[in-house]
Amino acid sequence: MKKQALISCSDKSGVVEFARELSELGYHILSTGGTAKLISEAGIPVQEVADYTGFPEMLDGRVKTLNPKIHAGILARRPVEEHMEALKAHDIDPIDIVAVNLYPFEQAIANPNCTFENAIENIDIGGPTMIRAAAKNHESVTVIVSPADYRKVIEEIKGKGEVSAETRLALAKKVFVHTAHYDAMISNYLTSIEGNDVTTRSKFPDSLTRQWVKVQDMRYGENPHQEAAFYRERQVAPGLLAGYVQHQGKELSYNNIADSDAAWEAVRSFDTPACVIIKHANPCGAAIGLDAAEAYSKAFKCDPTSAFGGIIAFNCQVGAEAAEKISKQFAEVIIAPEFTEEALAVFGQKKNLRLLTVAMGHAHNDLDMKRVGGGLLVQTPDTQTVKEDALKCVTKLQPTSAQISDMMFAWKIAKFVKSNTIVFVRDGMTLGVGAGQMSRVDSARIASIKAEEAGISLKGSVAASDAFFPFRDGLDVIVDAGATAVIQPGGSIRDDEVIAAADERGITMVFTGERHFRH
Ligand code: 93A
Repeated sequence: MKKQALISCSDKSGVVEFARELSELGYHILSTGGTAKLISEAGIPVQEVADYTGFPEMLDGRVKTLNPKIHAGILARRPVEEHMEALKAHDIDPIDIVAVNLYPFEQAIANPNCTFENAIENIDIGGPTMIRAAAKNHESVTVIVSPADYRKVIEEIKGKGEVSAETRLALAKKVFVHTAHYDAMISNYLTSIEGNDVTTRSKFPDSLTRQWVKVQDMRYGENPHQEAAFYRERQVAPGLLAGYVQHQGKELSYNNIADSDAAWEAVRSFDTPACVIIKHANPCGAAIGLDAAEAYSKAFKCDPTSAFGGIIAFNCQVGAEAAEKISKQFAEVIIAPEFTEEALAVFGQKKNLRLLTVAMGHAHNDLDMKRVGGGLLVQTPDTQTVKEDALKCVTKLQPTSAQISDMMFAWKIAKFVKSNTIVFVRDGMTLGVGAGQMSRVDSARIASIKAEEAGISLKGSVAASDAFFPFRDGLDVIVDAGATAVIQPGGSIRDDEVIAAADERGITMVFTGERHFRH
């Protein structure tokens, strides 16, 4: 019997090539409307699901693959004879590979013009059903939700004639991370709107009733004399807890989770490969690079002393080269959307190292909460980041395009540093981070001292300040240290004094018009 692959993808990148390879490897391909059309136009033999099930796509595409011929084909356990006989009795062929990605719900609601009806139509029903079924039956079925995994599957089939049990399980895990995140986006959206009008959002109800589900008891809290447990919210779960998968290492501690969250939130704010190293909730090194390896090397250089025992997060695939480099330092947790098999093997040598994969996503908690004595402070999360074209140059000297890129990078990182914050940056990497001081001048001093200690020159660097300079003294410290460009919110009653100081010192300075206190 020919092996069967079912392909139904909204994100059609790489799908034709994947279908071609499967077809050449002897697979019969089943596919849905749009995907089938694309595959068939490329001259690859493909059978429409509708043709196979005998049911047309109906209800405007709401029912395409929801059919026992599909779901029994996916769910049948191959080693169980009764299952295979049941398939035969109903003229159903087993399905061996399921490659599906879902209606782009998150992208749809990100569009400010998205109507309620449009959001609802973007809730995928058939897709999650297929991938959950395939993941449940990973004993017999390979399930792929990310085009990035096509290659690996093809290579394994070419090499060993089949996909290994290990890979099938790894791919199945990805499914539940994916569907948990997907459902969280939907519930997040629905609970945040009132009626059917997406423009009136009731963010702060009269009373807050939320349910929290215990994930684990912990050995201790922030300190060994404190008891602790970890809960996730029943309703909404974007971000780190959208469902991380821990591949190895000891159980996550209280501080591990707090710092992992800080690391993940910071690193996922970048669109290009980035690395953020967190120590005690603050970045002690952050960089962008061509890939994980380069970003890590740059980030580590900033403050190797503090990076010891840090939490290291990436927003891109981590391969062997990055893994080898990271292995030279002691780290508590490594986080990435994906590790290659080679990287997993490298990290596998360090049994205690905690390794997490987290699905990328752009959604945030709907509300930030902080306990205070007898109460709760609630605010919308700080999801704002200034756009480059909104920067306002206030000095005679204009920034160069390299300075603008570095200032944008510094600004993004400053947002994730405890106030008062001063961050020095050059060439897409932090050079010195001054965090959590009661005076901005002290943060500036500390940032420059740290750079000096790491043997880094601040000459020609840019500096970011999370809030305005109340006096010129902080700016003077930054310029004395070597910075030639400064990014800050502006808005002080002494802005004129600070701008005059920048002009006097011959540097360029831009205002963002937004500040990022973080306490
Ligand atoms: O509308 S659905 O929830 N009902 C279904 O039965 C169904 N089957 C597949 N959405 C369904 N899909 C989704 O269609 C897949 O998850 C995929 O995102 C998309 C592919 O459609 P097409 O091949 O027509 O572009």
